[in-house]
Amino acid sequence: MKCRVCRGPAVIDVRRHNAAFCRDHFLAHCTEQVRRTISEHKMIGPGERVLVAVSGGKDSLALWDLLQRLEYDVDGLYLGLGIGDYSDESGRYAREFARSRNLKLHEIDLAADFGYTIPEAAAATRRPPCGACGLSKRHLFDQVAMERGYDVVVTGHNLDDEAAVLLGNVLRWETEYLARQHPVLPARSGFPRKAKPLVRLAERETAAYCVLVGIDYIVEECPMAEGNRHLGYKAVLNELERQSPGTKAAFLHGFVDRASPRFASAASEHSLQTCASCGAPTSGEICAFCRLQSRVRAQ
Ligand code: Q46
Ligand code: ZN
Ligand code: ZN
Repeated sequence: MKCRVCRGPAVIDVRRHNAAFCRDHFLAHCTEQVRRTISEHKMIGPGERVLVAVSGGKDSLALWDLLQRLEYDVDGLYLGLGIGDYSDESGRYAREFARSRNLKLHEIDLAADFGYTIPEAAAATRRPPCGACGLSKRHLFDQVAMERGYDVVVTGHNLDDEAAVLLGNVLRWETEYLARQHPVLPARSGFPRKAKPLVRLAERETAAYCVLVGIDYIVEECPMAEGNRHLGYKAVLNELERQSPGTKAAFLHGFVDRASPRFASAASEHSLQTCASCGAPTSGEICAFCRLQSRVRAQ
């Protein structure tokens, strides 16, 4: 196996690109994929301030590293979810990454700052934990970005994540979700722009990137992900990818380029007002985040 660029010994093959790379050219390849994604979807403008949602896992740390390599002005935000040892350990990786590179990491702890943990929220709502978790993350990333003057929030969703979400949305014809599934969502009143610069990199590649750069990350998956439908979708897509490399990328990028505009009319345009409790934009009187908090408190 030889590097496509320099013909030296390769350390990784990327079957969907029909290519193998040595360490340095693999890192350059990943950087180029991210640079292209950002430029193609106009994710980050010159001089803009970027906030990366950091979980301590491979994707978010690789993303933070890649954005630095591309010389963006980027700080991190870590959210303590209160998911036992998993949260303690993932926080340590996020802090250590920031400390070792002298980067700025904001931190919010759900239990200390808002009085609940994700397991408590899941119990109070009697719904799968990922619902309350996703809602809390979206709300707090938006809030921190708006309060502290960031132009864009970026997340480490990779090709595998996005293809699995797309498959789930297609299987149920969730047209409203399909209308919003895009690598970049523009800012609107009270919300920052949101972008996913890793959609061209597969999970295996962000893991390899971290190993080759020497980034330590939490390897365990969140223990609450069990039973999450997306794990099944990922397994199905992996099997398709094994039989026919490039399927995942064709599925996702084909959707973004050719199919997603057809769902635009399904996006519901709620008129937004201000949450009476926290001031965030919301379609009701009280936003979903504040309603979640009061439900957990009422337990
Ligand atoms: S952290 Fe939260 Fe994920 Fe854990 S509870 Fe679900 S959404 S699986 S990315
Ligand atoms: Zn090379
Ligand atoms: Zn609110």
